[in-house]
Amino acid sequence: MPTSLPRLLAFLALLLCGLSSARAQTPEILKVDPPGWFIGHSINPVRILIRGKNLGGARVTSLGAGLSAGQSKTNAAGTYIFVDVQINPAAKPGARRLRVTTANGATETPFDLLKPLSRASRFQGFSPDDVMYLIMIDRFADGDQTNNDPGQSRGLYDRRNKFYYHGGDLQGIIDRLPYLKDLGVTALWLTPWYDNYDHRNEIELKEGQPCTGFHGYNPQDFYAVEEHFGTLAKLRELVEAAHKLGLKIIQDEVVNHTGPYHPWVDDPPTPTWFNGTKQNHLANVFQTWVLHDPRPVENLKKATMEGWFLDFLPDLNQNDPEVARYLIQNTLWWIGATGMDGIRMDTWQYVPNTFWHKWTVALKREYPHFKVVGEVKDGDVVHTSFFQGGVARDGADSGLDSLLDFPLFYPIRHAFAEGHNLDEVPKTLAKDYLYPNPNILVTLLGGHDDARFMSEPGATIAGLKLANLFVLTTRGVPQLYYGDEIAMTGPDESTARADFPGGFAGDKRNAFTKEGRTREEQEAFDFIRRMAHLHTELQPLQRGELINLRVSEQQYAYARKIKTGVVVVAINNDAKPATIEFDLTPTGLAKGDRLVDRLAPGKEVRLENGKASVMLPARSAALLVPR
Ligand SMILES: [Ca+2]
Ligand SMILES: [Ca+2]
Ligand SMILES: [Ca+2]
Repeated sequence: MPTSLPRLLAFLALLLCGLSSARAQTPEILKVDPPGWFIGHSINPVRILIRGKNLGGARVTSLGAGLSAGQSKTNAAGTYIFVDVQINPAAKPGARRLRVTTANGATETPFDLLKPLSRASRFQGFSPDDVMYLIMIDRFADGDQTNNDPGQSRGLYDRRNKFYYHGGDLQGIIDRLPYLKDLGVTALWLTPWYDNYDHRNEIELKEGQPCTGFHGYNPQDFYAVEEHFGTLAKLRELVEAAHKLGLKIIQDEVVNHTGPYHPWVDDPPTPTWFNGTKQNHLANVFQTWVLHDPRPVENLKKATMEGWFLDFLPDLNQNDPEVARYLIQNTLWWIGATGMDGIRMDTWQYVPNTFWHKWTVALKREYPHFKVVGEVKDGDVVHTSFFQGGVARDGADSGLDSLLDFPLFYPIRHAFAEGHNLDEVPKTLAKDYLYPNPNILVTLLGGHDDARFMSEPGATIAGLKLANLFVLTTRGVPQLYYGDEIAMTGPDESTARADFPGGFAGDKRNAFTKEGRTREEQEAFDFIRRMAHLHTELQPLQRGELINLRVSEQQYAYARKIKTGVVVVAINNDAKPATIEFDLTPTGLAKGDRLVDRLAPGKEVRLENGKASVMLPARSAALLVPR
């Protein structure tokens, strides 16, 4: 033992140093993905990814009845463990624990065994029966001002800055469900609710300034809800409340990339987690045409599939089996945890079909009615149709149900907003033969990545009404964009994401009510509301065969026909009146039948020799049903 004071102090210092280095090596758990799993699920065992510190040589054991942890694998840096957890189908739901033990100690983390939600009125999918409505969560309605500047992420709320959070949230949507029900929509597509980064984005500058992840497309945690929007409990409450009113919920997912600040970026769980690294990766060149090229230039294809968006969005490598498993389980966790009904998948074409095949098979095995719509932002049917499931493409059948119908979006804008020739629309529909199933494509006249319809050159309320009428009566699943029903304007992406007037404290007016709308806004609202309800009322507008009856430069007449009924639509997109004649024999209507116009009470059309003659004022339409 040391005898002198200096020697004693030196000894104590040595002892403390040894203790703290032992403490530094004690295993620590920072995150567990997923935080729980479902009893009786088609994925069993579930693969758990534990992120932490000092995990080298770790062994994982389970505590409590009904689950057992298998062999685990730790990465070289000792920061991640992969472990399979088997769940007994007869296990009782409730809290359990996982214990991580290393040579330097042990630590525990909660892990929940979840009772699956009952399937009634959940996991419904979507179909042409629906009218979809896209909501940008941050910009629709602020129902909870206490989450506008959360402690976890101070300083990102500023309604005067179009790239900051504005306060919209899940409670705001719950509060507006009666409005949406009254409008006549039946499915809500919400922009991503993943937890996005908690500070300003200094990597992506907008107009020279740092921005925020208010749009939701830059996740930092795939297993949490953004704190500006609410909590997982609030999300469940929203899904439940929507279902009670007969409204479905569609989640916006991203699996191509993570946000630039995801913890994986500086410390990936496997060496091949991303395509490249933060320091050394390809930038995306967006040469998407090579994706369907039977003779692709390989380096172009690689830079398109594996390049990082804008050179900074880390591109996930779905060819790494651990990444694939993580993403498949994550999707199934969101569905199972919320009871929601469908997915809109971002940046579909930048992810390999071989992965999509596995992903959709796993999804449909557990939720057979579930439906997915993929975003392929391209105006060419040849290109877009390549990505729909039902055929093997690039090595596999993706299994994708539906696509956003961008090839039809652009002609809709040209014809109905700008007043160009209407026949561009049926000319695009003529390419439907290239799709394995055109009838479930999601048709749209507006979205959050484009200028608003009403800000196109030449746009008028009359044109907006025609565009809505067309989308709500042609084949496919109609999708509306929040605020288009009150003719909101916005000439570019950022202004097209403006706050819905009346959704936020201090707004000068409330356009959710008639009193708060201008005369023009009310005219648009009344018409779109009536058309949305007609889509639900008139079954031929949902599942009916599309039959073209007449096409000229600015006139288009078509029918939607089912066994038990028919609806005839006649559109005049010209700036002057037109009388159009068409033969209704293909619809099964006969001589002497009379049709009434559901848009003009009292207007009646009588068939002569199977033919109808309809007078249409400038920029107007008739919606004819047998009397
Ligand atoms: Ca809020
Ligand atoms: Ca956040
Ligand atoms: Ca990719």
